[in-house]
Amino acid sequence: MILQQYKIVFAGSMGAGKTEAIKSLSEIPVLATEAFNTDSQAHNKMQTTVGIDYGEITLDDGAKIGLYGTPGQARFDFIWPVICQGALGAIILVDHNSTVPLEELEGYLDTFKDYTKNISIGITHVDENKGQPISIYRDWLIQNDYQYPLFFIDARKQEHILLMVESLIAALEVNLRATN
Ligand SMILES: Nc1nc2c(ncn2[C@@H]2O[C@H](COP(=O)(O)OP(=O)(O)O)[C@@H](O)[C@H]2O)c(=O)[nH]1
Ligand SMILES: [Mg+2]
Repeated sequence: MILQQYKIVFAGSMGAGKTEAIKSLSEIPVLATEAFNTDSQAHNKMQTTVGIDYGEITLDDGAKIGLYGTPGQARFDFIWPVICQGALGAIILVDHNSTVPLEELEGYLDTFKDYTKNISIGITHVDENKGQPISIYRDWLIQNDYQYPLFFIDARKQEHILLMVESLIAALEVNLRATN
């Protein structure tokens, strides 16, 4: 299961919708796998295991893709490079209800852009927070000269998540063609 050839990683803070997104899309019941901390030097006090959501989807062309949800807490950040190794890309989910959504976006982007070039951003819980303008994200991306695709989604809606996954794969194909 953990050896799925293709994988996409879902990142984001607690409550952003990672588990829900993977559940929306997965053809198999979503599993919480256990990852053990092997970096005892950096984390020798951490005896606990961390849960990683795992689901699977088969694309129209038959390619099976593993969907991985990474724990949001920064204290588990040692797991991110491991999960991202060989990933097709990462989907960063940001909860629009957060009091500091741009800081969260910046934090996850800073971390994940070291692991993969193919990143899409999904802003969730937009339906719950109509007070805060959604233009802040586009403005922030432009200010920072970032070109990442930006989506406003509901993680409970399969078609929203599928669109993000398909766009991530399309971007990968464009990049592959550009370099070949
Ligand atoms: N209203 C609303 N609820 C959402 C949205 N996305 C996720 N949720 C809900 O928010 C809660 C937290 O989502 P979850 O996937 O557990 O977050 P995780 O901590 O990132 O795995 C769940 O009850 C989801 O159904 C959204 O866009 N709108
Ligand atoms: Mg979760």
